[in-house]
Formats: sequence, structure tokens, C-alpha cells
Amino acid sequence: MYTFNPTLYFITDSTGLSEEEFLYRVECALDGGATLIQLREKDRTTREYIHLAYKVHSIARRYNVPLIVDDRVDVALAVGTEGVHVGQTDMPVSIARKLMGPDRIVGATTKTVTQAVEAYEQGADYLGVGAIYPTTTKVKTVLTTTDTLRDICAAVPIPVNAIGGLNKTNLDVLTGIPIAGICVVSAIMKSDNPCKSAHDLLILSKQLQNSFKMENNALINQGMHQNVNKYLIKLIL
Ligand code: TZP
Ligand code: MG
Repeated sequence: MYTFNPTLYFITDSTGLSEEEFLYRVECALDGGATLIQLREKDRTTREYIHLAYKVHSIARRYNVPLIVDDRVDVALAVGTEGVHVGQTDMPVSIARKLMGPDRIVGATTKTVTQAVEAYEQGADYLGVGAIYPTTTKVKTVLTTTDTLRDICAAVPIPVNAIGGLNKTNLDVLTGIPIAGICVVSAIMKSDNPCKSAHDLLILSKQLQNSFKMENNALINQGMHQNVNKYLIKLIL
């Protein structure tokens, strides 16, 4: 039984690591409390991507954490992962949804309200929005303001996660914004203690969730919570 919980969305980066060290860090992150995991590989052959996805999937299953594959619907389908994540230059959400079917997770990166509404209307289950801060992770991105993040949260009834340069010292700017959670790469992947970092970030992300609930005395983004609940039922794969 999988539950979709975007509170602490851990995105991997295997750059410079042996497979053994990489998988060890993945396991530490899950052990520390990562609630969702994305395998993100930019320089692998298709065969290597599939190989690694199988390995990460078998670890993530033990923690009942859904695995999302970045960019590649074919890899997600080949391995039978719980979802895929597409960016603005990848396959459109509508086609990814058609190929993945109604029950698997399709996420999308969006940087504007227009992109966010389009991704939602095409069937995205959640959105990643950023970069909130400059990042050291290899990615083509521009900064997204917290005002835009707030506007996107208000514009779509699905979970919205903040991403980009986030770590346990700089989450304050997100206080009061009705995000579903945070996405982090290096704050866990490059940590001396990935398990503790995941543990600490999970607590901080829950505090952020409470910050907007308390500020508004009600859940602003009702749809977000309806959607999260949907996965309690739907992801019994
Ligand atoms: N998209 C926007 S920023 C980013 C992605 C994939 C990378 C985030 O990595 P980090 O290390 O958490 O800044
Ligand atoms: Mg992508």
C-alpha cells in the first residue's frame, strides 16, 4: 500500500558517487523520513537508467514510498514505478497521463501560473515550483519568486511543492504559503549525515504545513488535501 505524501520529496543525484554509495544514501534518506522519492538522472543511457530505477524501486518499496522517475515515461513504465515527473521541455503532461494511465502519479515542473494551470488541466497530480534559491545541482532553471509560488498555490487544486536551494536554514521564506511540501536534492544527497538531514527537514516541512493552516485557521488549498487523500486509495499497485 503506497501513500502519496509530498511533505519531504527527496530527489536523487548520483553524480560522482559509486552505485553502492548512491544506493546507501538513498536508503539513508528513506530511513530518515523522506516521504516521496524521485530518481533524477541526466547523463545515463536508457539501460543504465532502467538498471538504477529497479534498484532504487526495490529499496523504496521497503519503505512504502512511491518512486517517481524524472523525465522518462518509458523508464517509469518499463520498471513499473509509481510515477513520472515531466518538465517544460519533456513530454506534455497530457501525453504522459495517457501513457501512464489514470492511477499512476504524473508530476510537472511549472514556473508560472499559466504553466501551472495548463499542467493541472492536462492531468498533473502535483507540481514542483522553483527554483526558490540558486542551486548547486545541475539544472537549467531560473528563480521563481515566493509571490509566484503563492499565486500558483492559489490557482490550482493540487499539491504544490517548492524546490531549489532549500535546506534546513532557509525555509522561513515559505512560511504561510500553502505548499504541500519541499523538494530537496543536495540538502540530503550531499549531507554528511543524510538520514539526520532527512529527519530534520521532515520536521521543518511539517512545521511549514502547520504555519499556513494556523495562519488561515482553515485549509486554504482544500483540493490539495482531497487529492492527497485520493492516493491513499488509488496507489494500491
Ligand atoms: N528544479 C529546480 S531547482 C532544482 C530542480 C531539479 C534542483 C534542486 O536541487 P537542490 O540541490 O535542492 O537545490
Ligand atoms: Mg525534467
